[in-house]
Amino acid sequence: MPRKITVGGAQLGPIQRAESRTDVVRRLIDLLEKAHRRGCSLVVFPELALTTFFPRWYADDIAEMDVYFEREMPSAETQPLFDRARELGVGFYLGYAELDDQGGTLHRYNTAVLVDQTGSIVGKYRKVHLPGHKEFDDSLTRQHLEKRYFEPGDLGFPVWRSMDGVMGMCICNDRRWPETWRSLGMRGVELVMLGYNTPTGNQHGGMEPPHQRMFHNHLSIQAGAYQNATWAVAVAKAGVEDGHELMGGSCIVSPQGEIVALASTVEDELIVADCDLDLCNFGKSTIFNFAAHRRPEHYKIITEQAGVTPPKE
Ligand code: CDV
Repeated sequence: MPRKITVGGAQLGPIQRAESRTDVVRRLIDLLEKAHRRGCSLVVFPELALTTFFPRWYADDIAEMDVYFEREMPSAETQPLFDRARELGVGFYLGYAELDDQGGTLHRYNTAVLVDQTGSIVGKYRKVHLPGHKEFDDSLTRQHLEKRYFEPGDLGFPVWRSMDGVMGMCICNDRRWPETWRSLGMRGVELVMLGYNTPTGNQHGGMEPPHQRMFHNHLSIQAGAYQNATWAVAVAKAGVEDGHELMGGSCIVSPQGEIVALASTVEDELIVADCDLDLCNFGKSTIFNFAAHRRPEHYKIITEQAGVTPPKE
Protein backbone atom coordinates (compact mmCIF):
# COMPACT_ATOMS: atom_id res chain seq x y z
CA MET A 1 0.00 0.00 0.00
CA PRO A 2 1.54 3.36 -1.00
CA ARG A 3 1.70 5.79 1.89
CA LYS A 4 0.58 8.98 0.13
CA ILE A 5 -0.64 11.90 2.16
CA THR A 6 -1.90 15.13 0.65
CA VAL A 7 -0.61 17.97 2.78
CA GLY A 8 -1.58 21.64 2.86
CA GLY A 9 0.63 24.48 4.02
CA ALA A 10 -1.80 27.14 5.27
CA GLN A 11 0.20 30.36 5.12
CA LEU A 12 -1.36 33.25 7.04
CA GLY A 13 -1.21 36.90 6.13
CA PRO A 14 -0.64 39.26 9.03
CA ILE A 15 -2.67 39.10 12.24
CA GLN A 16 -3.03 42.63 13.55
CA ARG A 17 -2.96 43.26 17.28
CA ALA A 18 -6.61 44.28 17.27
CA GLU A 19 -7.80 41.05 15.62
CA SER A 20 -9.71 38.75 17.99
CA ARG A 21 -8.94 35.04 18.46
CA THR A 22 -12.41 34.30 17.12
CA ASP A 23 -11.66 36.14 13.86
CA VAL A 24 -8.30 34.37 13.51
CA VAL A 25 -9.87 30.95 14.13
CA ARG A 26 -12.41 31.79 11.40
CA ARG A 27 -9.49 32.36 8.99
CA LEU A 28 -7.89 29.08 10.04
CA ILE A 29 -11.16 27.22 9.46
CA ASP A 30 -11.52 28.83 6.00
CA LEU A 31 -8.05 27.53 5.08
CA LEU A 32 -8.82 24.13 6.58
CA GLU A 33 -12.01 23.86 4.49
CA LYS A 34 -10.16 24.94 1.36
CA ALA A 35 -7.52 22.29 2.09
CA HIS A 36 -10.23 19.65 2.52
CA ARG A 37 -11.73 20.58 -0.86
CA ARG A 38 -8.26 20.08 -2.38
CA GLY A 39 -7.95 16.63 -0.87
CA CYS A 40 -5.65 17.37 2.07
CA SER A 41 -5.68 15.16 5.15
CA LEU A 42 -3.12 17.27 7.02
CA VAL A 43 -2.74 21.06 7.24
CA VAL A 44 0.21 22.97 8.69
CA PHE A 45 -0.43 26.43 10.19
CA PRO A 46 2.34 28.89 11.20
CA GLU A 47 4.19 29.53 14.46
CA LEU A 48 2.15 31.66 16.93
CA ALA A 49 -0.80 31.32 14.56
CA LEU A 50 -3.44 32.82 16.86
CA THR A 51 -2.01 36.30 17.49
CA THR A 52 0.30 39.01 16.27
CA PHE A 53 4.04 38.26 16.76
CA PHE A 54 4.17 39.96 20.19
CA PRO A 55 7.89 39.25 20.98
CA ARG A 56 8.71 42.28 18.83
CA TRP A 57 7.54 44.46 21.72
CA TYR A 58 9.23 45.01 25.08
CA ALA A 59 7.25 44.89 28.33
CA ASP A 60 8.89 45.49 31.72
CA ASP A 61 6.57 42.96 33.27
CA ILE A 62 6.39 39.86 31.08
CA ALA A 63 2.93 39.06 32.48
CA GLU A 64 1.63 41.99 30.39
CA MET A 65 2.03 39.67 27.38
CA ASP A 66 -0.05 36.88 28.90
CA VAL A 67 -3.04 38.04 26.82
CA TYR A 68 -1.25 36.46 23.85
CA PHE A 69 -0.87 33.07 25.57
CA GLU A 70 -3.23 30.06 25.72
CA ARG A 71 -3.85 28.47 29.12
CA GLU A 72 -5.49 25.45 27.52
CA MET A 73 -5.60 23.81 24.12
CA PRO A 74 -8.23 23.57 22.86
CA SER A 75 -9.85 26.56 24.54
CA ALA A 76 -13.38 27.86 24.03
CA GLU A 77 -12.04 30.05 21.21
CA THR A 78 -10.00 27.35 19.44
CA GLN A 79 -12.48 24.48 19.94
CA PRO A 80 -14.33 25.31 16.65
CA LEU A 81 -11.11 24.57 14.72
CA PHE A 82 -10.75 21.19 16.42
CA ASP A 83 -14.45 20.42 15.80
CA ARG A 84 -14.29 21.33 12.12
CA ALA A 85 -11.07 19.32 11.66
CA ARG A 86 -12.76 16.27 13.18
CA GLU A 87 -15.87 16.72 10.97
CA LEU A 88 -13.68 16.97 7.85
CA GLY A 89 -11.21 14.29 8.92
CA VAL A 90 -8.24 16.64 8.51
CA GLY A 91 -5.31 16.67 10.93
CA PHE A 92 -3.33 19.84 11.65
CA TYR A 93 -0.22 21.42 13.18
CA LEU A 94 -0.87 24.63 15.10
CA GLY A 95 1.66 26.97 16.69
CA TYR A 96 0.69 29.07 19.72
CA ALA A 97 2.09 30.65 22.89
CA GLU A 98 1.54 28.25 25.78
CA LEU A 99 1.11 29.27 29.42
CA ASP A 100 1.58 26.16 31.51
CA ASP A 101 0.70 26.45 35.19
CA GLN A 102 0.70 22.74 36.06
CA GLY A 103 2.36 22.16 39.40
CA GLY A 104 1.72 25.71 40.61
CA THR A 105 4.62 27.39 38.71
CA LEU A 106 4.06 29.39 35.54
CA HIS A 107 6.01 28.35 32.44
CA ARG A 108 5.76 30.05 29.07
CA TYR A 109 6.68 28.20 25.88
CA ASN A 110 6.52 28.74 22.12
CA THR A 111 4.59 25.58 21.31
CA ALA A 112 3.05 23.55 18.48
CA VAL A 113 0.61 20.67 18.65
CA LEU A 114 -0.14 17.92 16.16
CA VAL A 115 -3.85 17.10 15.99
CA ASP A 116 -4.94 13.95 14.18
CA GLN A 117 -7.94 13.38 11.90
CA THR A 118 -10.18 12.62 14.90
CA GLY A 119 -9.47 16.04 16.42
CA SER A 120 -7.25 14.60 19.19
CA ILE A 121 -3.88 16.05 20.15
CA VAL A 122 -1.28 13.36 19.47
CA GLY A 123 1.85 15.38 20.10
CA LYS A 124 3.24 18.56 21.55
CA TYR A 125 6.55 20.27 20.78
CA ARG A 126 8.08 23.27 22.59
CA LYS A 127 10.56 25.41 20.63
CA VAL A 128 14.13 24.61 21.64
CA HIS A 129 16.13 27.27 19.74
CA LEU A 130 14.77 30.62 20.91
CA PRO A 131 16.31 33.47 18.89
CA GLY A 132 16.85 37.06 19.94
CA HIS A 133 17.57 38.49 23.37
CA LYS A 134 16.13 39.00 26.83
CA GLU A 135 16.58 42.72 27.45
CA PHE A 136 15.72 45.79 25.37
CA ASP A 137 18.66 46.51 23.05
CA ASP A 138 18.68 49.96 21.48
CA SER A 139 21.61 49.07 19.18
CA LEU A 140 19.19 46.98 17.13
CA THR A 141 16.85 48.20 14.39
CA ARG A 142 14.09 46.09 15.93
CA GLN A 143 13.61 43.97 19.03
CA HIS A 144 13.19 40.19 19.03
CA LEU A 145 12.43 39.23 22.62
CA GLU A 146 11.62 35.52 22.45
CA LYS A 147 14.26 34.83 25.11
CA ARG A 148 12.39 37.22 27.41
CA TYR A 149 8.92 35.76 27.00
CA PHE A 150 9.62 32.03 26.56
CA GLU A 151 11.64 29.30 28.24
CA PRO A 152 13.51 26.89 25.96
CA GLY A 153 11.42 23.82 25.21
CA ASP A 154 11.77 20.91 27.63
CA LEU A 155 10.43 18.12 25.43
CA GLY A 156 13.36 17.52 23.05
CA PHE A 157 12.59 16.49 19.46
CA PRO A 158 10.10 13.62 19.66
CA VAL A 159 8.32 12.01 16.70
CA TRP A 160 4.91 10.37 16.52
CA ARG A 161 3.45 7.56 14.44
CA SER A 162 0.35 9.19 13.00
CA MET A 163 -1.43 9.45 9.64
CA ASP A 164 0.52 6.48 8.25
CA GLY A 165 3.93 8.02 8.84
CA VAL A 166 6.56 9.17 11.32
CA MET A 167 5.76 12.80 12.06
CA GLY A 168 8.01 15.43 13.62
CA MET A 169 7.68 19.08 14.53
CA CYS A 170 9.91 22.08 15.04
CA ILE A 171 9.36 25.82 15.10
CA CYS A 172 10.87 28.67 13.08
CA ASN A 173 14.47 29.28 14.23
CA ASP A 174 14.86 25.53 14.89
CA ARG A 175 14.97 25.06 11.10
CA ARG A 176 18.34 26.80 10.90
CA TRP A 177 20.01 24.23 13.18
CA PRO A 178 21.18 20.90 11.70
CA GLU A 179 20.89 19.46 15.22
CA THR A 180 17.09 19.82 14.99
CA TRP A 181 16.86 17.90 11.75
CA ARG A 182 19.34 15.21 12.73
CA SER A 183 17.61 14.63 16.09
CA LEU A 184 14.36 14.07 14.19
CA GLY A 185 16.17 12.11 11.46
CA MET A 186 17.68 9.78 14.06
CA ARG A 187 14.12 8.91 15.06
CA GLY A 188 13.19 8.05 11.48
CA VAL A 189 11.12 11.14 10.74
CA GLU A 190 9.30 11.14 7.41
CA LEU A 191 7.49 14.48 7.56
CA VAL A 192 8.65 17.55 9.48
CA MET A 193 6.10 20.30 10.11
CA LEU A 194 7.26 23.77 11.00
CA GLY A 195 5.74 27.22 11.26
CA TYR A 196 7.65 30.49 11.19
CA ASN A 197 7.44 34.27 11.76
CA THR A 198 10.56 35.70 10.14
CA PRO A 199 11.04 39.45 9.81
CA THR A 200 11.98 40.40 6.24
CA GLY A 201 14.82 42.61 7.52
CA ASN A 202 17.72 41.67 9.78
CA GLN A 203 17.67 43.41 13.18
CA HIS A 204 21.43 44.08 12.85
CA GLY A 205 20.93 46.69 10.12
CA GLY A 206 22.44 46.47 6.63
CA MET A 207 23.63 42.85 6.80
CA GLU A 208 21.61 40.11 5.12
CA PRO A 209 19.19 41.85 2.72
CA PRO A 210 15.72 40.33 2.17
CA HIS A 211 16.70 38.14 -0.80
CA GLN A 212 19.40 36.48 1.33
CA ARG A 213 16.95 36.05 4.22
CA MET A 214 14.64 34.15 1.87
CA PHE A 215 17.56 32.15 0.47
CA HIS A 216 18.63 31.15 4.00
CA ASN A 217 15.05 30.19 4.82
CA HIS A 218 14.84 27.77 1.91
CA LEU A 219 18.48 26.64 2.15
CA SER A 220 17.97 25.50 5.76
CA ILE A 221 14.75 23.62 5.04
CA GLN A 222 15.98 22.02 1.83
CA ALA A 223 19.27 20.92 3.41
CA GLY A 224 17.50 19.54 6.49
CA ALA A 225 15.01 17.60 4.39
CA TYR A 226 17.64 16.17 2.03
CA GLN A 227 20.21 15.22 4.68
CA ASN A 228 17.58 13.36 6.68
CA ALA A 229 15.53 12.04 3.76
CA THR A 230 12.28 13.53 4.98
CA TRP A 231 9.43 15.64 3.68
CA ALA A 232 9.24 19.14 5.17
CA VAL A 233 6.26 21.49 5.27
CA ALA A 234 7.30 25.01 6.27
CA VAL A 235 4.64 27.67 6.72
CA ALA A 236 4.95 31.41 7.30
CA LYS A 237 2.94 34.12 8.90
CA ALA A 238 3.65 36.83 6.36
CA GLY A 239 3.00 40.42 5.33
CA VAL A 240 2.92 43.70 7.23
CA GLU A 241 1.81 42.98 10.78
CA ASP A 242 1.34 45.98 13.06
CA GLY A 243 3.78 47.91 10.86
CA HIS A 244 6.44 45.15 10.81
CA GLU A 245 7.11 43.11 7.67
CA LEU A 246 7.32 39.31 7.84
CA MET A 247 8.55 37.18 4.91
CA GLY A 248 6.40 34.62 3.11
CA GLY A 249 8.00 31.83 1.08
CA SER A 250 6.04 28.93 2.62
CA CYS A 251 7.09 25.72 0.93
CA ILE A 252 6.80 21.96 0.79
CA VAL A 253 10.12 20.19 0.27
CA SER A 254 10.63 16.59 -0.87
CA PRO A 255 13.09 14.11 0.69
CA GLN A 256 15.40 14.96 -2.24
CA GLY A 257 15.53 18.53 -0.98
CA GLU A 258 13.50 20.00 -3.84
CA ILE A 259 10.74 22.55 -3.35
CA VAL A 260 7.56 21.02 -4.76
CA ALA A 261 5.10 23.74 -3.68
CA LEU A 262 5.80 27.40 -2.98
CA ALA A 263 3.59 30.28 -1.82
CA SER A 264 3.48 33.30 -4.12
CA THR A 265 1.82 35.89 -1.85
CA VAL A 266 2.21 37.27 1.67
CA GLU A 267 -1.46 36.65 2.43
CA ASP A 268 -3.65 33.76 3.57
CA GLU A 269 -2.71 31.19 0.94
CA LEU A 270 -2.86 27.43 0.71
CA ILE A 271 -0.09 25.40 -0.93
CA VAL A 272 -0.62 21.68 -1.52
CA ALA A 273 1.53 18.66 -2.35
CA ASP A 274 0.96 14.92 -2.58
CA CYS A 275 3.65 13.53 -0.30
CA ASP A 276 4.58 9.91 -0.88
CA LEU A 277 6.17 8.95 2.42
CA ASP A 278 7.84 5.95 0.79
CA LEU A 279 10.04 8.39 -1.16
CA CYS A 280 11.96 8.77 2.12
CA ASN A 281 13.15 5.18 1.84
CA PHE A 282 15.66 5.86 -0.94
CA GLY A 283 17.81 8.37 1.02
CA LYS A 284 17.33 6.54 4.31
CA SER A 285 18.61 3.29 2.83
CA THR A 286 21.48 4.66 0.70
CA ILE A 287 23.58 7.79 1.21
CA PHE A 288 21.86 8.70 4.49
CA ASN A 289 21.69 5.20 5.90
CA PHE A 290 22.77 6.42 9.32
CA ALA A 291 23.53 2.98 10.80
CA ALA A 292 25.91 2.23 7.92
CA HIS A 293 27.71 5.56 7.60
CA ARG A 294 27.54 7.76 10.71
CA ARG A 295 30.62 8.00 12.97
CA PRO A 296 29.25 9.12 16.34
CA GLU A 297 32.63 8.62 18.03
CA HIS A 298 33.73 11.83 16.25
CA TYR A 299 30.66 13.90 17.04
CA LYS A 300 30.99 14.31 20.83
CA ILE A 301 31.96 17.97 20.50
CA ILE A 302 28.46 18.67 19.18
CA THR A 303 26.72 17.54 22.35
CA GLU A 304 29.40 18.37 24.92
CA GLN A 305 29.70 22.10 24.25
CA ALA A 306 27.60 24.93 22.86
CA GLY A 307 30.24 27.44 21.82
CA VAL A 308 33.32 27.35 19.58
CA THR A 309 36.83 26.39 20.73
CA PRO A 310 39.25 27.50 17.97
CA PRO A 311 42.87 26.34 18.06
CA LYS A 312 45.34 28.50 20.02
CA GLU A 313 46.96 31.39 18.04
N1 CDV B 1 10.42 33.45 15.08
C1 CDV B 1 11.72 33.17 14.81
O1 CDV B 1 12.28 32.21 15.34
N2 CDV B 1 12.36 34.03 13.96
C2 CDV B 1 13.75 33.92 13.65
C3 CDV B 1 14.31 35.27 13.29
C4 CDV B 1 14.45 36.13 14.48
C5 CDV B 1 15.68 35.17 12.65
C6 CDV B 1 14.01 32.97 12.47
O2 CDV B 1 14.94 32.16 12.57
O3 CDV B 1 13.34 33.07 11.46
